[in-house]
Amino acid sequence: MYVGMQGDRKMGRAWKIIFFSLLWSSCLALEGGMLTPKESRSREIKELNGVWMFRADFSKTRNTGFEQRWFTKSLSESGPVIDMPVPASFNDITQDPRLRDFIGWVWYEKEVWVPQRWTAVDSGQRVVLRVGSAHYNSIAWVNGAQVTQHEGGHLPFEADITRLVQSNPSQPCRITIAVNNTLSLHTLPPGSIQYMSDETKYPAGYFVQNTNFDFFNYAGLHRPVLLYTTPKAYIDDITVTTDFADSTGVVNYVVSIKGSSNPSVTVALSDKEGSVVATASGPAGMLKVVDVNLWWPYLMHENPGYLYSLEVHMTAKSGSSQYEDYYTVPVGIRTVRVTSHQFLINSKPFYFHGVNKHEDSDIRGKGLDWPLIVKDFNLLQWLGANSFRTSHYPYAEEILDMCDRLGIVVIDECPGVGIKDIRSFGNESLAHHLIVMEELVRRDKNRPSVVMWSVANEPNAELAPADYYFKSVITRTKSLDPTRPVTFVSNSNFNRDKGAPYVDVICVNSYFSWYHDPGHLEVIQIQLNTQFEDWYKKYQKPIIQSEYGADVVPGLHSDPPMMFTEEYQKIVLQEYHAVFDRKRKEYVVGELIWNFADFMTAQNTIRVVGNKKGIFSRQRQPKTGAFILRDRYWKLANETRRLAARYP
Ligand code: BDP
Repeated sequence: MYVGMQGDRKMGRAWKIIFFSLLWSSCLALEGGMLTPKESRSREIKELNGVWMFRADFSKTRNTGFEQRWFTKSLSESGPVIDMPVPASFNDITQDPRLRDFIGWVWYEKEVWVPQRWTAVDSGQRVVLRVGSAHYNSIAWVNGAQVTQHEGGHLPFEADITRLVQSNPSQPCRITIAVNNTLSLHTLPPGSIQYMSDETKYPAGYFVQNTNFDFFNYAGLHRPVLLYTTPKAYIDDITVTTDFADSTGVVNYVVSIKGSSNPSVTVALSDKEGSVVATASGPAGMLKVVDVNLWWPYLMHENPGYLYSLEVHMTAKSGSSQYEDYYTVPVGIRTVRVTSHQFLINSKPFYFHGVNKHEDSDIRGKGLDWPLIVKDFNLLQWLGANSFRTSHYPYAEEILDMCDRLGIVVIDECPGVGIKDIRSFGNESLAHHLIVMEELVRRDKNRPSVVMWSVANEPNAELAPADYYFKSVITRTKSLDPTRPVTFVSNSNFNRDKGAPYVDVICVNSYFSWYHDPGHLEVIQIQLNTQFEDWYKKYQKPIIQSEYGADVVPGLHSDPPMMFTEEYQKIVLQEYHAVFDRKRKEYVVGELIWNFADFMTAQNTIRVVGNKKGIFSRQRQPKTGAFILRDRYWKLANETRRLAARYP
């Protein structure tokens, strides 16, 4: 149903957003959309998860697989194979330390029967192979023919394989995916291979991979691999932006269609009960919703995460064929705005009381795992956390779906972690970083839970080229999405940080009494106070403490507190909180603990089987710090709600 908008100024703002949406969909450099595969009246899915055949190419060059063209026949014919679960990292699945620490190409293969109704030449269907994420470089073949190549973990890629499956319908379809986890100075994250040439110390050809990030470089097919269908003319992308004025919600949409030059598009927005509340036709338009239910963060409202459903229906004619496609996208109607000292969601002050996470667990590494995902959301809710940052890479779409539904607010970070070497600030790195931001925005642009993009974590932002680099990445991200603020997470000196002038919100990490003045809990308050004052005086932008914390080996105790004990983490938290409580009355808009749970890292002298700064263990059992945060977060939630009630 349509109603009139309240006044010209608001109407102007709504049209501005439509204009931006159109501009947005027209200025993308990537080919096509990347809608999450979903079943509908016109679409089917076949999941390929389970056990795949697997071989790591242990040859010196790591190149034997290409020399011997392993993709041309079954992997079991070109050599020995082992079972490998998908999705999962391959590193922790076997007892072989060489595989855990493997660097180079690994090969996966699965044979699958494609249903006849998909493979018939006159089926009117497209068949698409989709990989949720594979770390880091991937090449995929179907029946020996290369169908796609993709650089970068953590984001999906796909290939239209219709012709290949239709040309050989009587055979199972052989899918081969080679994945290489080698990082270079121009990948995201960056890394470098170091050859050890002294043969008195290392075997011939010995090399290691060096990185500047603090998590294990897990690799493999990390997220679901699947086949899905669409009609030959199909809905390729949908972009939704939202607004509201008083009790009227606004949903602007832009639909892009492929495979037909004159499709007809209708859209219908339904509420949670399934009643249609607004309809429109045409590839772009605006829907108005009377008595709107806004999308609210968890604990800010008694009904958080309210989602409408936008069903897009396309019909198209091509020659004598008629095509019909349906796709439904969840829509949360909400606004995000930043002032000099506040972060506003739906025009009310929002305070991030949350966590930083990792996709990480025993055995599966970074592989998607439903029990773990649901457990983590239960823990977040138990904790009273209203938000997290996807440190330090985009998380699975399945996780963000939960955030949309539960009202957990997300700072969506790209894999720009460990950008330290000056050679990682050149044109090649920048060009790739821009593509990654575009892939990320394309994937997550419609998610109400995502309220801010983070383009990097702790880069060497004091280097001269960081100015142009971050100006470019941030400007580009803002042009891709004019509706969300952009940040990156800094640990640089406030005066010398060359990227900070371009961000909307200052995000700062600090580890007082840990990496600085280890053991000296008494310096936290003074140093943290100085940190906030310095940044605020210089930039007059809201500040989030994007990391703070201390390692705890669960069960270690000491009073007076000593580093690595439960008591020490507890006092670190409490000292930080005392300062947050003063500064959140001014311009501090959030606190995100490092980290939600213990996680695996590379082996080194400052890690005891991984990073232990979790408030939960890696097995998700609480340490003392979890109870401290739980008390605090529930109190903060009550305050935020009281404060919101006071706002018009
Ligand atoms: C921060 C990094 C994070 C690390 C953390 C730590 O952003 O990735 O894990 O330090 O050392 O600087 O625990």
